Parts: sequence; structure tokens; C-alpha cells
Amino acid sequence: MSTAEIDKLRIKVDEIDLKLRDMLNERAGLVKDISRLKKVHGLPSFDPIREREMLNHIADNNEGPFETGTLQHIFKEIFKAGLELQENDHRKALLVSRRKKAEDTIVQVNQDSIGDGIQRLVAGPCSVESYEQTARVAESLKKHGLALLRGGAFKPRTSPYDFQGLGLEGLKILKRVADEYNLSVISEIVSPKDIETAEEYIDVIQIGARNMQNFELLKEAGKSNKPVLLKRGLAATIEEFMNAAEYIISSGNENIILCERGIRTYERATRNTLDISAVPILKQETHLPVLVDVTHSTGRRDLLLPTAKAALAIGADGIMAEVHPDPAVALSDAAQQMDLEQFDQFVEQLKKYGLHTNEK
Ligand SMILES: [Mn+2]
Repeated sequence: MSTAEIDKLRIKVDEIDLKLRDMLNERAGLVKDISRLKKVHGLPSFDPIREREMLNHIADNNEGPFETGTLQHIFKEIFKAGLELQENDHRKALLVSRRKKAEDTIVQVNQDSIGDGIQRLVAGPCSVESYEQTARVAESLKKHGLALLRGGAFKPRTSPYDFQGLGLEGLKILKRVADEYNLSVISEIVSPKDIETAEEYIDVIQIGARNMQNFELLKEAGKSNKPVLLKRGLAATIEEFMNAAEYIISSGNENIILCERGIRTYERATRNTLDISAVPILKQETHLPVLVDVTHSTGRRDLLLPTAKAALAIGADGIMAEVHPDPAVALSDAAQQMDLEQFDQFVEQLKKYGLHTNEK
């Protein structure tokens, strides 16, 4: 066989490849049509019985030279690609996605806005323990020109025997302190039935890591007129995190702030592993502002400043950190809260790296 003959055959192979390409794309178009109709009828995208029929159909009429098993393997890949295409379509349709809305969502919290390109700090005690304790932290925030106070009233704790928070009493303390110091308050709500009450006392409803997939709570927060700060679950993928936010936005509330707070890995040097790359991914994939909680991701006081710097450098819309007048006696998270002096240094250092404060 001369090389001219090889060239001729190769041209034919190339032609067939192009035909295969066009046919695969034509097939993908049909799969998408089926997917659309399935959605209308509420049917699942994957149908194993139908796939078995398709594989049998390929085996029935196979005359070779490919063995049936080889062909079935190739077609299985084609089926899989079709399924992925349907799932990509669903992702594209997410209301939180950048594809759905190109411009950044700016969440207004009283006089401050989150997501406007200015990097802010949200700080406060892990738990609200008393008026005096909360007021002392508020005073420190005020001194630095910070306006966003966090504080836990309802505390979902790992152990049922740990301090569970002051509940409504805690919300009342937060409200009093916020009014006295002209601050906005962010506090976690753990039960759908408390959302309405919370609206009277706080400015931002926090949904904590352990409740990221509490879908009834997400839906209820979605009906609220208050912004929602949603923390990433401790074992949640970015896709699951986005879908949790989707529950809120699809219930009518688009004022959502995402918060990366570390994920559980095999590493024990830190309490969790701060997934710093989640910040630019979430900024690319969604139009929502993203905060980094340096306290719960590290669980270590000595890592608060370096991780906060990293968060500012990578483009987070803000940082969240815990501060307590006397961390040693704190009723929760004693090991990683800063005292007021450490907090002063923390803020001063971060200002050099772009942190915004209203200080003159
Ligand atoms: Mn805490």
C-alpha cells in the first residue's frame, strides 16, 4: 500500500470524524429537548431503565469489528456527557449565578453596604453573655469606626451540654447595644419560627454552618426583608453552598452575603481548613458578596491576622472575627477570640492591607 493510499483513507477518516462530531452535537440537541420536556413533567434527568434499553439496542445490531462491550463503553461515555449537559443547564439557571446576573449584588445594611468593593470588618463576641460584655465590644468597634457587630444569641453547639446562648434575651441585649452605639447587628437564627421575632431586633439574619442545609430555615429566611448571611457548611462543596443560597434567593430574598468559614479536612493543626480559593470561585460563579470568617476557620488566635490578610488580598468583601473583653472566661470559643487589645492591633494591621473603617 503506497503512502498516497494511506492519505486517501485518512481523508475519509477525517470526514467521518466530522460527521461523528456533527451527529454527536445533533444528539446533544435532542437530549436537551428531552431534558426540557422532562422538567415540565417533573421527571428525573437520569433514567436507568431507558439507558439499559439503549445499551441493548446497540448490542442487538452490532456486526463489528468493534466488540459489543467496547461499543457499549463508548456509548456509556456519550450518555454520561449528555447527562452532564443537562446538569450544566440547571447550573446555568441558578438565580445566584453570575450567568444569571452579571453585576455584583450590593447588600445594604443600614448605613453600610457589603459587596460595593470596600472591604469591611464584622466583629463581635461569639456569644452574647451580658449587656456589659456586649457593650464593651461595641465601644471598641465604635472607636475603630466599625459599624457591623456580630453576636450569638442562639448557639447551635456540638454538645447539648455546652452553653446554648441567651436566646431572645440575647437579641434584646444586641438591640439595646446597637441603638446605643449606632451599630448594625448580625446574629444567628436557628429555627424558622424565630425569623419573624428576629426581624424586630437584628439587621442581618445569620444562618450558621450547621444549618446551611436546613431547607425550611433557608426558605423562611428567603421570605424575610432582612439580609441573610449564609455560612458554608463544614462539609459542603461550593456547589452545595451555592444551592443553599439558591433556596434563599428563590424564596424572594436576594440580599445574601456568603461566608467561607473553613471546611473539615484531615488536617488537625487548625480547627477547620480555610478554603481560601473558595472566595474567588464564589466571586466568579455568583454575584453575591463573600466574607471570610477567620475565627472559626482557623480556631487559632495566632492565625487570625495572616488569614485575614490573605482574605483581603484574594478579594473578599469583608472579614468576620470574634472578639471578647475577656476570652479566657468566654462561654464559647474561648481559645480563638481576641481580647480588646489584640483586636486593636488586628484592626490597625489590617488597615494597612486595605481594610475600610469610618475612622477619621
Ligand atoms: Mn464562635
